[in-house]
Amino acid sequence: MNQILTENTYTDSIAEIRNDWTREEISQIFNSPILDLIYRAATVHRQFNDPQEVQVCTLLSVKTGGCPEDCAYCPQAARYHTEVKAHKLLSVKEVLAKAEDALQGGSTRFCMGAAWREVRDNKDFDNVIEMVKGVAQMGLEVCCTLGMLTPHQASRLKEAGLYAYNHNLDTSEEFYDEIITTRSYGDRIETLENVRNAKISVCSGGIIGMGETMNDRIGMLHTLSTLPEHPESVPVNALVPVEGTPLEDQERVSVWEMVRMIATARIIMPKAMVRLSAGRVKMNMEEQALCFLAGANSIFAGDKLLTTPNPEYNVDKQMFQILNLKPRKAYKQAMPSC
Ligand code: SAM
Ligand code: DTB
Ligand code: SF4
Repeated sequence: MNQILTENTYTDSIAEIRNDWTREEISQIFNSPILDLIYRAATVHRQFNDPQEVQVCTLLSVKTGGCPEDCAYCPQAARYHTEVKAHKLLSVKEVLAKAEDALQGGSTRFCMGAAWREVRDNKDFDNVIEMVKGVAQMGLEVCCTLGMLTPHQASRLKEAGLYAYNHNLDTSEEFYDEIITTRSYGDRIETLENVRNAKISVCSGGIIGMGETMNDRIGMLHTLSTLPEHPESVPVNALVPVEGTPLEDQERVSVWEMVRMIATARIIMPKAMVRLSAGRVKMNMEEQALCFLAGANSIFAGDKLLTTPNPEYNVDKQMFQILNLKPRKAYKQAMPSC
Protein backbone atom coordinates (compact mmCIF):
# COMPACT_ATOMS: atom_id res chain seq x y z
CA MET A 1 0.00 0.00 0.00
CA ASN A 2 1.27 3.47 -0.81
CA GLN A 3 2.04 5.81 2.06
CA ILE A 4 -0.12 8.93 1.94
CA LEU A 5 2.12 11.99 2.20
CA THR A 6 1.03 15.60 2.32
CA GLU A 7 3.38 18.55 2.51
CA ASN A 8 2.89 18.57 6.28
CA THR A 9 3.60 14.90 6.78
CA TYR A 10 6.72 14.19 8.77
CA THR A 11 8.75 11.25 7.54
CA ASP A 12 11.03 9.45 9.97
CA SER A 13 14.73 10.13 9.75
CA ILE A 14 17.31 10.27 12.49
CA ALA A 15 17.16 13.65 14.19
CA GLU A 16 20.34 15.55 14.91
CA ILE A 17 21.39 17.82 17.73
CA ARG A 18 21.42 21.36 16.38
CA ASN A 19 22.10 24.75 17.94
CA ASP A 20 21.40 26.73 14.78
CA TRP A 21 17.62 26.47 14.63
CA THR A 22 15.98 29.46 13.01
CA ARG A 23 12.84 30.99 14.42
CA GLU A 24 11.06 30.12 11.18
CA GLU A 25 11.99 26.44 11.46
CA ILE A 26 10.80 26.32 15.06
CA SER A 27 7.63 28.14 14.12
CA GLN A 28 6.92 25.61 11.39
CA ILE A 29 7.34 22.71 13.80
CA PHE A 30 5.32 24.45 16.54
CA ASN A 31 2.47 25.22 14.14
CA SER A 32 2.34 21.84 12.42
CA PRO A 33 -0.89 19.80 12.69
CA ILE A 34 -1.06 18.56 16.28
CA LEU A 35 -1.12 14.82 15.49
CA ASP A 36 1.87 15.17 13.14
CA LEU A 37 3.65 17.16 15.81
CA ILE A 38 3.03 14.49 18.45
CA TYR A 39 4.10 11.71 16.08
CA ARG A 40 7.33 13.50 15.17
CA ALA A 41 8.13 14.32 18.81
CA ALA A 42 7.41 10.74 19.88
CA THR A 43 9.71 9.49 17.10
CA VAL A 44 12.55 11.82 18.06
CA HIS A 45 12.02 10.90 21.73
CA ARG A 46 12.47 7.20 20.93
CA GLN A 47 15.65 7.92 18.95
CA PHE A 48 17.33 9.54 21.96
CA ASN A 49 15.60 8.37 25.15
CA ASP A 50 13.83 5.42 26.71
CA PRO A 51 10.17 6.48 26.39
CA GLN A 52 9.13 4.48 29.46
CA GLU A 53 11.58 6.30 31.67
CA VAL A 54 10.42 9.38 33.60
CA GLN A 55 12.59 11.32 36.01
CA VAL A 56 10.97 11.92 39.39
CA CYS A 57 12.06 15.11 41.16
CA THR A 58 11.03 16.61 44.49
CA LEU A 59 10.89 20.34 45.15
CA LEU A 60 11.36 22.02 48.49
CA SER A 61 11.04 25.70 49.20
CA VAL A 62 13.93 26.27 51.61
CA LYS A 63 13.20 30.01 51.88
CA THR A 64 9.69 31.16 51.14
CA GLY A 65 8.20 34.55 50.27
CA GLY A 66 9.36 38.10 50.88
CA CYS A 67 11.14 38.30 47.51
CA PRO A 68 12.01 41.82 46.30
CA GLU A 69 11.40 40.98 42.60
CA ASP A 70 8.18 41.79 40.73
CA CYS A 71 7.65 38.59 38.68
CA ALA A 72 3.95 38.94 37.82
CA TYR A 73 3.24 35.23 38.19
CA CYS A 74 4.90 34.69 41.53
CA PRO A 75 3.09 34.26 44.83
CA GLN A 76 6.38 34.80 46.67
CA ALA A 77 6.98 38.40 45.56
CA ALA A 78 6.73 40.60 48.67
CA ARG A 79 4.83 43.34 46.84
CA TYR A 80 1.78 41.17 46.09
CA HIS A 81 -0.67 40.19 48.78
CA THR A 82 -0.99 36.43 48.57
CA GLU A 83 -1.69 33.78 51.16
CA VAL A 84 1.86 32.47 51.06
CA LYS A 85 3.36 32.33 54.55
CA ALA A 86 6.91 33.65 54.38
CA HIS A 87 9.64 31.87 56.30
CA LYS A 88 13.35 32.39 56.55
CA LEU A 89 15.88 29.79 55.45
CA LEU A 90 15.09 26.33 56.85
CA SER A 91 17.77 24.64 58.93
CA VAL A 92 20.16 22.16 57.31
CA LYS A 93 18.64 19.45 59.51
CA GLU A 94 15.07 20.15 58.38
CA VAL A 95 16.11 20.13 54.73
CA LEU A 96 18.05 16.87 55.00
CA ALA A 97 15.04 15.22 56.66
CA LYS A 98 12.86 16.29 53.69
CA ALA A 99 15.49 15.01 51.26
CA GLU A 100 15.45 11.64 53.03
CA ASP A 101 11.64 11.53 52.65
CA ALA A 102 12.03 12.33 48.93
CA LEU A 103 14.59 9.53 48.53
CA GLN A 104 12.33 7.04 50.33
CA GLY A 105 9.45 8.16 48.11
CA GLY A 106 11.42 7.24 44.99
CA SER A 107 12.68 10.65 43.85
CA THR A 108 16.13 10.81 42.31
CA ARG A 109 16.47 14.59 42.11
CA PHE A 110 15.94 17.02 44.96
CA CYS A 111 15.55 20.68 44.07
CA MET A 112 15.82 23.40 46.70
CA GLY A 113 14.21 26.74 45.88
CA ALA A 114 14.75 30.09 47.55
CA ALA A 115 12.72 33.27 47.02
CA TRP A 116 15.83 35.34 46.44
CA ARG A 117 16.62 37.80 43.67
CA GLU A 118 20.22 36.65 43.80
CA VAL A 119 22.57 34.77 46.06
CA ARG A 120 24.44 36.88 48.60
CA ASP A 121 27.74 35.77 50.12
CA ASN A 122 26.49 35.41 53.67
CA LYS A 123 25.62 32.86 56.35
CA ASP A 124 22.48 31.77 54.49
CA PHE A 125 24.56 30.83 51.46
CA ASP A 126 27.00 28.95 53.72
CA ASN A 127 24.03 26.98 55.01
CA VAL A 128 22.77 26.25 51.49
CA ILE A 129 26.26 24.90 50.72
CA GLU A 130 25.89 22.53 53.70
CA MET A 131 22.46 21.46 52.42
CA VAL A 132 23.91 20.73 48.99
CA LYS A 133 26.71 18.63 50.51
CA GLY A 134 24.27 16.66 52.66
CA VAL A 135 21.79 15.97 49.86
CA ALA A 136 24.56 14.96 47.43
CA GLN A 137 25.89 12.49 49.99
CA MET A 138 22.51 10.73 50.01
CA GLY A 139 22.98 9.83 46.33
CA LEU A 140 20.27 12.22 45.12
CA GLU A 141 20.93 14.52 42.19
CA VAL A 142 20.94 17.85 43.94
CA CYS A 143 19.53 20.93 42.26
CA CYS A 144 19.04 24.50 43.45
CA THR A 145 17.10 27.50 42.22
CA LEU A 146 18.26 30.54 44.15
CA GLY A 147 18.11 33.41 41.66
CA MET A 148 21.12 35.07 40.05
CA LEU A 149 24.60 33.65 40.68
CA THR A 150 28.12 35.00 40.18
CA PRO A 151 30.82 32.74 38.70
CA HIS A 152 32.38 32.33 42.16
CA GLN A 153 29.08 31.35 43.77
CA ALA A 154 28.48 28.83 40.97
CA SER A 155 31.93 27.30 41.64
CA ARG A 156 31.23 27.04 45.36
CA LEU A 157 27.98 25.21 44.64
CA LYS A 158 29.74 22.88 42.20
CA GLU A 159 32.44 22.07 44.75
CA ALA A 160 29.77 21.27 47.32
CA GLY A 161 28.32 18.68 44.93
CA LEU A 162 25.57 20.61 43.15
CA TYR A 163 24.46 18.64 40.11
CA ALA A 164 21.98 21.01 38.44
CA TYR A 165 20.84 24.62 38.67
CA ASN A 166 17.37 25.81 37.67
CA HIS A 167 17.09 29.31 36.26
CA ASN A 168 14.14 29.84 33.93
CA LEU A 169 13.98 32.27 31.03
CA ASP A 170 10.23 32.13 31.67
CA THR A 171 9.19 33.68 28.32
CA SER A 172 10.53 35.43 25.21
CA GLU A 173 12.94 38.35 25.39
CA GLU A 174 10.24 40.58 23.82
CA PHE A 175 7.57 39.74 26.40
CA TYR A 176 9.92 39.67 29.41
CA ASP A 177 9.39 43.31 30.42
CA GLU A 178 5.63 42.74 30.65
CA ILE A 179 6.22 40.12 33.32
CA ILE A 180 9.33 41.24 35.20
CA THR A 181 10.87 44.70 35.40
CA THR A 182 13.33 44.24 38.25
CA ARG A 183 15.86 42.31 36.17
CA SER A 184 16.58 41.78 32.48
CA TYR A 185 16.65 38.85 30.09
CA GLY A 186 20.39 39.47 29.78
CA ASP A 187 20.79 38.96 33.55
CA ARG A 188 19.11 35.58 33.20
CA ILE A 189 21.37 34.53 30.31
CA GLU A 190 24.43 35.65 32.25
CA THR A 191 23.59 33.39 35.19
CA LEU A 192 23.01 30.50 32.80
CA GLU A 193 26.51 31.12 31.41
CA ASN A 194 27.97 31.17 34.92
CA VAL A 195 26.26 27.86 35.69
CA ARG A 196 27.45 26.29 32.44
CA ASN A 197 31.04 27.51 32.98
CA ALA A 198 31.05 25.96 36.46
CA LYS A 199 30.16 22.61 34.78
CA ILE A 200 26.82 22.39 36.53
CA SER A 201 23.94 20.84 34.58
CA VAL A 202 21.65 23.58 33.25
CA CYS A 203 17.89 23.49 33.88
CA SER A 204 16.00 26.28 32.11
CA GLY A 205 12.53 26.63 30.68
CA GLY A 206 9.49 28.75 31.20
CA ILE A 207 5.82 29.30 31.83
CA ILE A 208 2.92 29.39 29.38
CA GLY A 209 -0.45 31.02 30.00
CA MET A 210 0.77 34.46 31.12
CA GLY A 211 -0.84 36.34 28.21
CA GLU A 212 2.07 35.80 25.82
CA THR A 213 1.53 35.13 22.10
CA MET A 214 2.45 31.93 20.28
CA ASN A 215 5.38 33.90 18.87
CA ASP A 216 6.65 34.50 22.40
CA ARG A 217 6.53 30.78 23.11
CA ILE A 218 8.46 30.14 19.89
CA GLY A 219 10.90 32.91 20.82
CA MET A 220 11.69 31.35 24.19
CA LEU A 221 12.20 27.92 22.60
CA HIS A 222 14.46 29.57 20.01
CA THR A 223 16.64 31.17 22.70
CA LEU A 224 16.93 27.89 24.64
CA SER A 225 17.71 25.76 21.61
CA THR A 226 20.35 28.14 20.23
CA LEU A 227 22.35 28.44 23.46
CA PRO A 228 25.91 27.16 22.87
CA GLU A 229 24.76 23.92 24.56
CA HIS A 230 21.14 22.93 25.10
CA PRO A 231 19.99 22.92 28.73
CA GLU A 232 20.05 19.36 30.09
CA SER A 233 16.55 20.02 31.51
CA VAL A 234 13.74 22.15 30.13
CA PRO A 235 10.81 22.66 32.50
CA VAL A 236 7.51 23.58 30.87
CA ASN A 237 5.22 25.14 33.47
CA ALA A 238 1.56 25.99 33.00
CA LEU A 239 0.89 29.18 34.93
CA VAL A 240 -0.64 28.51 38.33
CA PRO A 241 -2.72 31.67 38.71
CA VAL A 242 -2.42 32.69 42.35
CA GLU A 243 -4.82 35.11 44.01
CA GLY A 244 -3.14 38.39 44.80
CA THR A 245 -0.69 38.27 41.87
CA PRO A 246 -1.21 40.41 38.75
CA LEU A 247 -1.86 37.21 36.76
CA GLU A 248 -4.53 35.87 39.12
CA ASP A 249 -7.28 36.01 36.45
CA GLN A 250 -5.39 34.35 33.62
CA GLU A 251 -7.26 31.51 31.99
CA ARG A 252 -5.89 28.01 32.35
CA VAL A 253 -3.94 26.79 29.30
CA SER A 254 -5.39 23.86 27.38
CA VAL A 255 -3.63 20.53 27.24
CA TRP A 256 -2.99 21.07 23.52
CA GLU A 257 -0.92 24.15 24.32
CA MET A 258 1.17 22.14 26.80
CA VAL A 259 1.56 19.34 24.25
CA ARG A 260 2.61 21.77 21.50
CA MET A 261 5.23 23.30 23.77
CA ILE A 262 6.56 19.96 25.03
CA ALA A 263 6.62 18.35 21.57
CA THR A 264 8.47 21.28 20.01
CA ALA A 265 11.00 21.34 22.86
CA ARG A 266 11.53 17.59 22.40
CA ILE A 267 12.11 17.89 18.64
CA ILE A 268 14.55 20.79 18.79
CA MET A 269 16.38 19.64 21.97
CA PRO A 270 16.22 15.85 21.55
CA LYS A 271 18.39 14.86 24.51
CA ALA A 272 17.05 17.29 27.11
CA MET A 273 14.87 16.14 29.98
CA VAL A 274 11.60 17.92 29.18
CA ARG A 275 9.79 18.43 32.47
CA LEU A 276 6.02 18.54 32.71
CA SER A 277 6.25 20.95 35.65
CA ALA A 278 3.63 23.22 37.26
CA GLY A 279 0.04 22.61 36.21
CA ARG A 280 -0.23 18.83 36.56
CA VAL A 281 -2.72 19.12 39.40
CA LYS A 282 -5.30 20.40 36.89
CA MET A 283 -4.58 17.67 34.33
CA ASN A 284 -6.11 14.21 34.28
CA MET A 285 -4.10 11.08 33.56
CA GLU A 286 -5.07 11.00 29.88
CA GLU A 287 -3.85 14.57 29.38
CA GLN A 288 -0.57 13.80 31.11
CA ALA A 289 -0.22 10.65 28.97
CA LEU A 290 -0.38 12.85 25.87
CA CYS A 291 2.42 14.98 27.29
CA PHE A 292 4.57 11.87 27.91
CA LEU A 293 3.81 10.68 24.38
CA ALA A 294 4.90 14.09 23.08
CA GLY A 295 8.25 13.67 24.83
CA ALA A 296 7.90 14.85 28.42
CA ASN A 297 10.15 12.67 30.56
CA SER A 298 10.35 14.34 33.94
CA ILE A 299 7.92 15.46 36.63
CA PHE A 300 7.84 16.97 40.09
CA ALA A 301 6.40 14.52 42.59
CA GLY A 302 4.94 15.18 46.02
CA ASP A 303 1.81 17.06 46.94
CA LYS A 304 3.42 20.51 46.87
CA LEU A 305 5.54 22.36 44.32
CA LEU A 306 7.10 25.38 46.05
CA THR A 307 3.93 26.93 47.48
CA THR A 308 1.10 25.51 45.35
CA PRO A 309 -0.46 22.01 45.19
CA ASN A 310 0.76 19.13 43.05
CA PRO A 311 -0.80 15.64 42.58
CA GLU A 312 -0.79 13.26 45.58
CA TYR A 313 1.94 10.63 45.77
CA ASN A 314 -0.49 7.70 45.39
CA VAL A 315 -2.19 9.23 42.36
CA ASP A 316 1.16 9.53 40.58
CA LYS A 317 2.12 6.01 41.66
CA GLN A 318 -1.03 4.68 40.05
CA MET A 319 -0.39 6.73 36.92
CA PHE A 320 3.11 5.23 36.60
CA GLN A 321 1.61 1.73 36.89
CA ILE A 322 -1.16 2.32 34.35
CA LEU A 323 1.10 4.05 31.81
CA ASN A 324 3.95 1.54 32.37
CA LEU A 325 6.37 4.29 33.29
CA LYS A 326 9.49 3.62 35.31
CA PRO A 327 11.44 6.15 37.37
CA ARG A 328 14.78 7.10 35.87
CA LYS A 329 17.88 6.29 37.95
CA ALA A 330 19.94 9.09 39.49
CA TYR A 331 23.04 10.42 37.72
CA LYS A 332 22.15 8.70 34.45
CA GLN A 333 22.85 11.69 32.27
CA ALA A 334 26.59 12.22 31.98
CA MET A 335 27.67 15.27 33.95
CA PRO A 336 28.66 18.00 31.50
CA SER A 337 32.38 17.34 31.07
CA CYS A 338 33.37 17.17 34.74
N1 SAM B 1 13.80 33.09 42.91
C1 SAM B 1 14.41 32.21 42.01
C2 SAM B 1 14.19 32.58 40.56
O1 SAM B 1 13.28 33.33 40.28
O2 SAM B 1 14.93 32.07 39.73
C3 SAM B 1 14.00 30.75 42.21
C4 SAM B 1 12.58 30.40 42.56
S1 SAM B 1 11.34 30.80 41.33
C5 SAM B 1 9.88 30.54 42.24
C6 SAM B 1 11.47 29.45 40.19
C7 SAM B 1 10.54 29.40 39.01
O3 SAM B 1 9.23 29.02 39.41
C8 SAM B 1 10.28 30.68 38.25
O4 SAM B 1 11.31 31.00 37.36
C9 SAM B 1 9.01 30.35 37.48
O5 SAM B 1 9.32 29.81 36.22
C10 SAM B 1 8.34 29.29 38.36
N2 SAM B 1 7.06 29.79 38.93
C11 SAM B 1 6.92 30.66 39.94
N3 SAM B 1 5.62 30.93 40.17
C12 SAM B 1 4.92 30.21 39.26
C13 SAM B 1 3.53 30.08 38.96
N4 SAM B 1 2.62 30.76 39.64
N5 SAM B 1 3.15 29.26 37.97
C14 SAM B 1 4.10 28.58 37.26
N6 SAM B 1 5.42 28.67 37.49
C15 SAM B 1 5.83 29.47 38.46
C1 DTB C 1 10.24 25.13 37.55
O1 DTB C 1 10.40 25.37 36.35
N1 DTB C 1 9.06 24.98 38.14
C2 DTB C 1 9.22 24.79 39.57
C3 DTB C 1 10.76 24.75 39.73
N2 DTB C 1 11.23 25.03 38.41
C4 DTB C 1 11.44 25.59 40.72
C5 DTB C 1 8.52 25.82 40.34
C6 DTB C 1 7.04 25.88 40.07
C7 DTB C 1 6.43 26.83 41.04
C8 DTB C 1 4.95 26.89 40.93
C9 DTB C 1 4.37 27.87 41.88
C10 DTB C 1 4.60 27.54 43.32
O2 DTB C 1 4.39 26.38 43.75
O3 DTB C 1 4.94 28.46 44.07
FE1 SF4 D 1 11.33 36.13 43.50
FE2 SF4 D 1 11.88 34.01 41.98
FE3 SF4 D 1 9.32 34.63 42.65
FE4 SF4 D 1 10.62 36.18 40.94
S1 SF4 D 1 10.10 34.00 40.64
S2 SF4 D 1 9.39 36.88 42.71
S3 SF4 D 1 12.72 36.08 41.74
S4 SF4 D 1 10.94 33.99 44.02
